[in-house]
Amino acid sequence: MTTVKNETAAYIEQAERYGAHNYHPLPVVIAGGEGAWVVDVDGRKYLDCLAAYSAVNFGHRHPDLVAAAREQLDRVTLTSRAFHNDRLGEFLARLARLAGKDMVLPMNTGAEAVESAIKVARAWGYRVKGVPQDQATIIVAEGNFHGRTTTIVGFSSDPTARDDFGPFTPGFVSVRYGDAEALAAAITDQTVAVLVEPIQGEAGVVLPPDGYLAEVRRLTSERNVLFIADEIQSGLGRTGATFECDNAGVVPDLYLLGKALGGGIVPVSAVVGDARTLGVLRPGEHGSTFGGNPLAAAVGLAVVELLETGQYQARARELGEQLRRRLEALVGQGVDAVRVRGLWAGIDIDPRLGSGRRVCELLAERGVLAKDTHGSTIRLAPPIVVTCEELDWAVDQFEAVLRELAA
Ligand code: IF1
Repeated sequence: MTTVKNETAAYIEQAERYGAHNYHPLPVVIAGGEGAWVVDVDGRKYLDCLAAYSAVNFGHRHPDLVAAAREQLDRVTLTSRAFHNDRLGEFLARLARLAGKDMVLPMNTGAEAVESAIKVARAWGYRVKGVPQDQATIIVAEGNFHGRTTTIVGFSSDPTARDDFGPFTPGFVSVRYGDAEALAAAITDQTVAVLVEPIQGEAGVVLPPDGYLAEVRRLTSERNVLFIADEIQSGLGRTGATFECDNAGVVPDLYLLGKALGGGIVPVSAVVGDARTLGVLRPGEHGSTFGGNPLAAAVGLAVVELLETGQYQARARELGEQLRRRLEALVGQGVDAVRVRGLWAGIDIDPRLGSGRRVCELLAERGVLAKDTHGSTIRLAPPIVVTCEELDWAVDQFEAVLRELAA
């Protein structure tokens, strides 16, 4: 019988004393992780159904990814882009091939990939499309989440993300997500790009109407506008395909990737596109200290190699169907609605039962980690290495929490 220590409180107290309060974490202090499981400082185990917002798609400390990192740690980790390094080229070539594109801009965080794409789209607008200087506009979707920089939150529709952070960057137009007619009406001669999440993650795993992404592709092609797909959360196996755009049968001009591209080990993001767009960048116009570093490239290549097998995409499809069946059976039993694509679910809980936060607190007490999005909506996104038995067990705990709240 392991003695249950209670070091959790001490760790939380120290973090709250010295850390800025920009988060309100659940009272769980994680000390270890393997596969779909994590363990806290007091030895309690949890099934991780958040996977660091899909940055841990391949499980905690995937052996192939850790091995790639370990080997590179013993060689060289950071060179800057003032020189070449012997890992970057192969990573870029294999990532471009995975995406069916011919060029990659390597960055670190998702927000950096989004910001980079905004700069590329504007430069393409002025240098290729011929939009007059400083008049480029980019169309975004209401309910979007693309990161936390000042420019990005400036086009957020969430007051919590933008209040008191102004003034904001001009040149963005918001339209209703999923509304192709609104999009068509919003495109002007100054529009250089449409930036959308193929599925809106933070909004609550919101799936667009069937055919919407194909309409975005048709309209942007017709009007000589770039289609930029933010696949930072939806991409890299999560939705049962390499990209969610694959499920929709569309190919955007630019894929934005991040999170799982770093294997849950190092921050790796990228803008992936064709030379006709990414080729507009000239030497010295854009960059970052860490972008394309050899450690990131080594891990990123190992991630691409996992995805080249197609096994994780197939697994997310199969397990996702199991998850969908279990969750759809709960509609009307304390659940108002579920949205599932691959191994990614948004669950709207009957608000009368409680908040999403409360449900997540009770799930944590039962050994399942999840995160609410807004109100009484929670998302489930376990690592794709989760087993079907573990998935069933997690939904069993969710059902028990619903019964507990309804009692
Ligand atoms: C937080 C949310 C998720 C993203 C998409 C770009 C980025 C993200 C579609 C930026 C990042 C993270 C940010 C993290 C929590 C998480 C999140 F709750 F904030 F909204 F996943 F839904 N595009 N999402 O989801 O990537 O710069 O973070 O690497 O800020 O708390 P990043």
